[in-house]
Amino acid sequence: FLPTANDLGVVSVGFSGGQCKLGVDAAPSALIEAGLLNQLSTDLGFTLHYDHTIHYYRDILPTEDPDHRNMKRPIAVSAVTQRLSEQVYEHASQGRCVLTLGGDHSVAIGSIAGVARAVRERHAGRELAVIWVDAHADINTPETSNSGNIHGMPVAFLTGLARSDHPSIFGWLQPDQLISLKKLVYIGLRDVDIGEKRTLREHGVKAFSMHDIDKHGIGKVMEMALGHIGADTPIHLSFDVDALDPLIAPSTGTPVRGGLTLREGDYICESVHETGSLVGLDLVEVNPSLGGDSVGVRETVRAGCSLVRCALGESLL
Ligand code: B3U
Ligand code: MN
Ligand code: MN
Repeated sequence: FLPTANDLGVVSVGFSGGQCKLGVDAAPSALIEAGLLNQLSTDLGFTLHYDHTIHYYRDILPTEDPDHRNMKRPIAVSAVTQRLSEQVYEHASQGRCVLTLGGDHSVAIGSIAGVARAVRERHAGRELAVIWVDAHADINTPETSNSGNIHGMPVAFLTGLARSDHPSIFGWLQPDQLISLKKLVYIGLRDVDIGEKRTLREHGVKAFSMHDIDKHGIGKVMEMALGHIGADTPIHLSFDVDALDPLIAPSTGTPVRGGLTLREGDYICESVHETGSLVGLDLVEVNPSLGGDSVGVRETVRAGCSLVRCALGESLL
């Protein structure tokens, strides 16, 4: 299943509808202006497959989008993630590792659905593993969510815990686009809702909280995380920048104190790179209009660029 080493698909998603704060749609342009894509091609030697477009999907956004089963902007998030799943699938089905620049974390519904389908098709039903690095578990169902924000629900839709037969509200998600709760690993959790904790416990989901990282160190945690997934398993890394401590990455919608250091974040990405099994990567929730002064914004964007480069092999000597 190994992706072609030098080819990278890139999709820029300027979408903020999975939550209520404006500005997260400006992340792709901020990351690219900071030089991310140049670094990937010039310094890391990737051949980029990129349409040089930041997708805002204005043509498919509904004019009216009332709450549905407690979900906010369900039709917009569903339409955008469906379209994104096709874009990502297009890259992944040609054997490219795919980088998705969000956007809020709801976009992972599209990126992971696209990668999961391509992995199954290319490799005789093989299942995609997902490493979800986040302060939050994002596994609320519409029913357990207090906020109604869909960026708190992507894992529930991707694992089939949340379902819908409404075609324009995630009814498009097919079984071959879903992932298994057994091949899901969390890292960095520290703000998990009560209903989410129950779900994690009931299904025995592998999760390493900040407590576990303090206890074992990030080296051991990555060893255990990758051990759980097993060798020769394609991996999608979905990195929410709010997993990092707000002192290093303040420009994000829901900062939670007590997070990962920059080195711990980079180490996670480096360890995943070392497996040689990375097939998909999301960087989400960078919000350049939050986080106080321009220094905070610059630091957050720099940290985001560093995470992506580490996941794609920058640290190899
Ligand atoms: N669990 C809460 C808060 C939250 C989730 N993801 C983020 N915040 N970034 C919710 O809204 O579901
Ligand atoms: Mn998240
Ligand atoms: Mn988060």
